[in-house]
Amino acid sequence: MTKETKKRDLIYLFFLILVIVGLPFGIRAYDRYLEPDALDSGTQEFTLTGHAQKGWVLGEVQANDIISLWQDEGPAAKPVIEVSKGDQVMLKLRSADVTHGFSLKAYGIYIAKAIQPGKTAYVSFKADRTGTFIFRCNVFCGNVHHHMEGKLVVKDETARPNA
Ligand SMILES: [Cu+2]
Repeated sequence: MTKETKKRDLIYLFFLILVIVGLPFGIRAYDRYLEPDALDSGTQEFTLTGHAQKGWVLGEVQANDIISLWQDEGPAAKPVIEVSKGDQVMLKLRSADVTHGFSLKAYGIYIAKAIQPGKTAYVSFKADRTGTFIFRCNVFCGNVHHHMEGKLVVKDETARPNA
């Protein structure tokens, strides 16, 4: 082994250690980057969990909930999310099983294949249009896929007749 190759091996080793040591930090930094931390108090937060047999379930689904969800027959009631016009809305989208997607056409929101088990996809928007809007899953995920939808109701609280 020449001196040159030894030196090169050391450099490779150095980079290898750098990658192994640095990776967890990088992942954590990336997670922090994905999770919008500084939410102002006016933000309305909702968690929607996609479930291949139930559709969208409002709230966090824990491991033991999944078992009881599987035991029930048929899809769950479609969730309804109610906010006021002007609200900042934050949706945390999770999956209890397979990869799902999310679309809220009225607000131009499309997320494809980003909702995977163990991950959270964040959607943030200002509810500046009043009305009732349908959101759905846009990734074919099983036999209730077409049922996998819910409603976003944006109410105009300020629209009261002036006396
Ligand atoms: Cu789905």
